Amino acid sequence: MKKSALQKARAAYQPKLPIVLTSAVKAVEGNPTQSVADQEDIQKLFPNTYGLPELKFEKNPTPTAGKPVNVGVILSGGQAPGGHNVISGIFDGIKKIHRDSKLYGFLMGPGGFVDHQYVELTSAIIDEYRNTGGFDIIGSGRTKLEKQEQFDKGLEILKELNIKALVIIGGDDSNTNAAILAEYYKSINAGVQVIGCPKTIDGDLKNGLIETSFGFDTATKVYSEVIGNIQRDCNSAKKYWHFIKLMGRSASHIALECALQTQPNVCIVSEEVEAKNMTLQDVVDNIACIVAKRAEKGDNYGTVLIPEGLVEFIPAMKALIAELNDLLAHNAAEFAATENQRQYIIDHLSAENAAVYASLPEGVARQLSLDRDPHGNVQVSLIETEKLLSEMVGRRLAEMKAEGKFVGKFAALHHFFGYEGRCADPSNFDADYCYALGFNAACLINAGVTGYMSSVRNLTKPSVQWVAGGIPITMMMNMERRHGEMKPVIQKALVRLDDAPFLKFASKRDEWAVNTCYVYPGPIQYFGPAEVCDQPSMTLKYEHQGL
Ligand code: FBP
Repeated sequence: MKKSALQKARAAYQPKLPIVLTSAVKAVEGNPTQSVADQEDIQKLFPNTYGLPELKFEKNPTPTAGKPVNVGVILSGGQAPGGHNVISGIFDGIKKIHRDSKLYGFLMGPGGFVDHQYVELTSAIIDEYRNTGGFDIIGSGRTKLEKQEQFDKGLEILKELNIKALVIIGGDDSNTNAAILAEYYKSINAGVQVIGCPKTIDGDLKNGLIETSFGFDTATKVYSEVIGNIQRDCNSAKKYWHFIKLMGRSASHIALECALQTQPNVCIVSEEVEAKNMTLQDVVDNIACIVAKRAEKGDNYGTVLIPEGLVEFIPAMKALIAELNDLLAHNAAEFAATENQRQYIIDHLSAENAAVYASLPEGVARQLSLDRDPHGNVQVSLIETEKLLSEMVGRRLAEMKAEGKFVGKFAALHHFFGYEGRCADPSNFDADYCYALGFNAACLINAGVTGYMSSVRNLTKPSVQWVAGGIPITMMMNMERRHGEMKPVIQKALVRLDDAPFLKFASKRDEWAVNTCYVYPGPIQYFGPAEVCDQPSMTLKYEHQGL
């Protein structure tokens, strides 16, 4: 396969491990843990894996010789930069335990595990993928691992290949499945450990002990580069308002991080919209007001960042989506066979939600009724919120013009950044973090534990000072309504309005709105001085260091 010059140079990059993982380790137990909420329910559902202690690795002065171990790995859900480094970290970690250890990759996500599609990952394969973006080494998929027959079918291939541990690299939903699988295998004494790794560009899989999910750093750097480029264009031509939707599902972490990096004129934070009980019209009025203020100075241009999950946070829309989720989950076949689906929905919703649904533009209404993903989530990346907002802002500005409150011109352009950043070559931060997560997962396997998530912390310090260990997955869980039923799930970490990243943004946004304070971050740098190449995200920095 032909390689670019950068690919060749990156292949030689040696990710830096936390110093503790460079020697033999022992797992030191912390206090027993509790789930973040609904403790009684979660304990009942996870009798064998609930309440386990946190683990921290320390140097082991008296290591014993390791035995060969066969391990399986699954990439689950959306791509995130650094997945290949997690796999190469696991590979190197189990080879360090014993050189006869083997790593098997299940193909195209959890589906490959159930259908027994796999490949043995040899050093020749692994070496081709070190420090590269993408998940193409084994592929990924969104099959939900939730049924006992899937677990049993998967166990057949684990037994056949003598696999003693399975590493699931995924987001909140996939790690929820990892916890359910760990519990099930423990309950039947299957002799298989299950370990999770925190992946998702969305940045919403984090808590006190998982500081960030991998991929967030690289993806936001890629989006910030392009937003910066758009801002330079916009500041040069001075004739367009750019409405830029950013991936991230429900949480606004990606939009907020990009705002901190690029200082746009507007960035909407869904969590704030919900907290302030704002309507869609309130959001539109705020943007229109900023457009008008800039127009007074002759600045008929600007940038607006929009988190893709916004519509889910507007209280009226949230209520509509919740009822729609239940309606579609319980009447899937009838709905699929119905010709006039819009009318079907209106006829079956409560009066209040039916009125909101009926008021939506045709396209947005259709996008809301599309298939949920296998985890029951609305596919927010398919909803064209950027167009919805710019159309409504345009209408509002026309009214304001008639009232003499808007003197400028308004021409909007639309962008959606998501897929552009999910498979970028991992930044040095993600390359190191992912490799450490994988290597650390191998240490958790060696420690004989199950139902844990690989945890590497202290991430704003140089990577050699990072702290490695494991967090019981049940600790992150609560009960939520999914597909019309209450289910145990890992609690999503949304943007906290009392935390430093948001407070920093909130303290600056009025200035950024009216003045032109754009920052142009430029492309990710892999080689050069540490202040250019090795910076963690601003979200992480503010979370750790405060304002
Ligand atoms: P994960 O939660 O699986 O990491 O997915 C991240 C994501 O990129 C979201 O930001 C986005 O809404 C979704 O995947 C898009 O899904 P798909 O890849 O199926 O189009």
